[in-house]
Amino acid sequence: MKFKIVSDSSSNIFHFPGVEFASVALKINTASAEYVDDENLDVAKMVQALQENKGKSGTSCPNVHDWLQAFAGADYIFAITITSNLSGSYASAQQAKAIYEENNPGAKVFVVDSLSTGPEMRLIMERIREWIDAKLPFEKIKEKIQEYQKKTHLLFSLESLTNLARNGRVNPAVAKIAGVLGIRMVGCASEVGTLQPLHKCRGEKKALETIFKEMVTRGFEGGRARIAHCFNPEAAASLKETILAAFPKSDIFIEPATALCSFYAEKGGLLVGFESK
Ligand code: X90
Repeated sequence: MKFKIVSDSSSNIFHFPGVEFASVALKINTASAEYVDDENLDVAKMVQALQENKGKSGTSCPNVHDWLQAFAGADYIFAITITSNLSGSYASAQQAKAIYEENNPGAKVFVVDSLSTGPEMRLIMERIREWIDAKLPFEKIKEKIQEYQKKTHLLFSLESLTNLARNGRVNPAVAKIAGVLGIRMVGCASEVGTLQPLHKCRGEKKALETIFKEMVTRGFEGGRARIAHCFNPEAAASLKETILAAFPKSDIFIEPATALCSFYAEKGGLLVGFESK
């Protein structure tokens, strides 16, 4: 029986060793270009081009066919998507599940609505990989995912919310506050998978301190933390240091955001997914 993990590219993951894995791409579109969020894309070039292009830009989620292609050949599939509240990715994965199960009797697909994105998706995927490796049955893994999701969280710091606001993913009034020079918006993924603003912070140092405080408030006690950043490795490293100073046994991993998260988090943006007790 072949297990497979499939995630949409908002997870920032193209390679996931130790398990069968496929990524399905979201896309970023402008009037003159389409950027596919896969490993061939030069994200730095995209971010640069988007900064110079003042025209309209938007994104699109994977379609049913994209998901079906990624499922092909596997018997037991875990499909992880960006929050269904901000994207159609979950809906297309659900449709693909119905078609795949009908065409492949015995095959099972579990679609996980992360109610989040990026590094919180990675946390869930890492656990699924461990449970597959431990040879737990499909149904048991489903249960464990649902339990685990109660203990994972996402916080972020954004220098600009322009692309989120332009594409209707955040209230324009909120975006305006964060747009003030030097102000960072610290927020979280809400319980229902929407972007919830928490604090306006002056300067990056303050924003990172605030994130760390919010992690502790939410029950972080030195478990796993996964950090994704958009061209801001310094901030990621500094947050890692702060976490380790307080919880030396924490398990922390840093990665650059790929296209989708880079488009919305924008330059300087940072996301942290973490576990609570
Ligand atoms: O279907 C599509 O076109 C994709 C739309 C995605 C919209 C939101 C992406 C957010 C990326 C920004 C900060 C984290 C917000 C998390 C809220 C749950 C990252």
